[in-house]
Amino acid sequence: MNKNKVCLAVLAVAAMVIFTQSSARAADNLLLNPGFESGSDITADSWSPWGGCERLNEYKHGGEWGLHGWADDGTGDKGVYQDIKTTPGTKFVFTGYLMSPNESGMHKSPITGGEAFLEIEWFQGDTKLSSIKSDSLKGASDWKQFSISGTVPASVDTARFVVKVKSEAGSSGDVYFDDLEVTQAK
Ligand SMILES: [Ca+2]
Repeated sequence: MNKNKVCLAVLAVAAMVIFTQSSARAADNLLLNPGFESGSDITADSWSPWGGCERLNEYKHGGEWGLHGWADDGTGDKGVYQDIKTTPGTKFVFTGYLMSPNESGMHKSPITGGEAFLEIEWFQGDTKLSSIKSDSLKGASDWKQFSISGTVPASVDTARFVVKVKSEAGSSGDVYFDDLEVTQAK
């Protein structure tokens, strides 16, 4: 092999290593559409919403879109979730950014009363066996990272990764979620 061919071979191997590393890094996040960039208007792809949670391009931690939830004068909650099939003993780390604007007007009010957080719900089939939650966002806040980790309990076959706003009587205000990530600890 002449010198040029050796150089090309070295470059090819280096390119493969870089490609493999970046692929592995991208694959580390087990969530689909983690930054809500993919979707149609207020509906984010790959997420199951309930209670009216919507995709908005108003406040975002990254990209152009975030997820908007709000507290209301009630006892219900709202959010979105994504399910991942799993087996007992697997350890997950779930992180994400939450904020509540310190302005006024539609979609812009700080959350008062109520709370927002990340949650992992452990399911066996359609039955929820237990859940764990992160610290809560309460009141106006800049973007702040929240985190929760847990090991899949016995009998669980599905982990449900949830972002949730919980309301209480008299609560109000807006919360945004963005750049969520689920990784499997080795
Ligand atoms: Ca985003």
